[in-house]
Amino acid sequence: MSSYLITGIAGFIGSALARELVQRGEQVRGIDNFATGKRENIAEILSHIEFREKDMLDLEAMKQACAGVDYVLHQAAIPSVPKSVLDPIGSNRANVDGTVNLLVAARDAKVKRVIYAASSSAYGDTPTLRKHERMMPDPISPYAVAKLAGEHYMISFYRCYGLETVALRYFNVFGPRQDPSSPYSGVLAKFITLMLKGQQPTIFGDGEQSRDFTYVDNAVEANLLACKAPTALAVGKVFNIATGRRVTLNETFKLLQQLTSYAGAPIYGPARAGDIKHSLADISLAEKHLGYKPKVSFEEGLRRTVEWYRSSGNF
Ligand code: UD2
Repeated sequence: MSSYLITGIAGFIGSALARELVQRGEQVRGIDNFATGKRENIAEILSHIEFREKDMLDLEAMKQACAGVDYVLHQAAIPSVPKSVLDPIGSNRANVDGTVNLLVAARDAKVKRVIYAASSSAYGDTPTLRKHERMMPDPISPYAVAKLAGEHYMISFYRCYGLETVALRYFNVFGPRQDPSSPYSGVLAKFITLMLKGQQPTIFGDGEQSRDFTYVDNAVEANLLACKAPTALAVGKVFNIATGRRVTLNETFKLLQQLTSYAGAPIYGPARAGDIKHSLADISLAEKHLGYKPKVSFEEGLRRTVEWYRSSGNF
């Protein structure tokens, strides 16, 4: 049995990781400040985990959280492009300062490895598709810059202090429990819940922008593989974690019409500041070095997600 610290455990990715680890009989500690996480996401596993309501900016609390831990899965973040455009200082504080605090604490506690939730936004709007890890990053939004800075800190802490770190560049992760309620929520959580209510979603721009949407179970699997992958193959490196297929928002809307039985049309609004047009990953590096394979397809993930919102009444 290994022990894991999950930052952002009450978020939808953090709580999915926690459920999987609990199911595997691992020891789980989690922190969250409920900036974006929700208590109900961890309610059913609360008796199986050690939960601490803490902020990443509290270095002493981070040191205590890292004590005695084998692996740190760092998911805590303020994850929104438009929110970061409105509040770059807040984005930097949570996503960069919080990450550096955690790294210092993990280094001092001599944890075995830190896995970091990086973002595909690091690639920016570069026309090359598929995006591969050898490409020069070109972040646009403050959020993308902050997430990329976190990656560089991961690599720096490996190079300077020998702390083992792996950065996973998530491509638009979606799934059950993703918060649909904020104007900054991920597009699929918003669209699914609106359409289940019979309300019209708004597509920003012409809807021809595309994303490599990644079902949350695939991201969970990638984290667990990254913990155990051989040092020489994984550590100090950055990996794309995605499905390896892109769909446009217009195509996605049509699929969701079938799944939610919503018959209306979308509203088309102005394109969003800081948005990027197309995103599609080359996942061969993660396949080769981590043994990663996206087990759940986009359509299957969408079906499971709609089913979860419908059956849990969370819309
Ligand atoms: C970025 C990252 C993603 C993750 C995420 C965290 C890219 C390609 N992806 O996601 O990996 O880090 O940030 O937040 O940079 N949209 C609408 N209507 C809505 C909401 C969104 O049309 O009501 C559009 C939006 O303009 C964009 C697409 O849907 O073109 C996806 O938006 P999103 O906010 O779900 O995610 P995105 O791509 O900014």
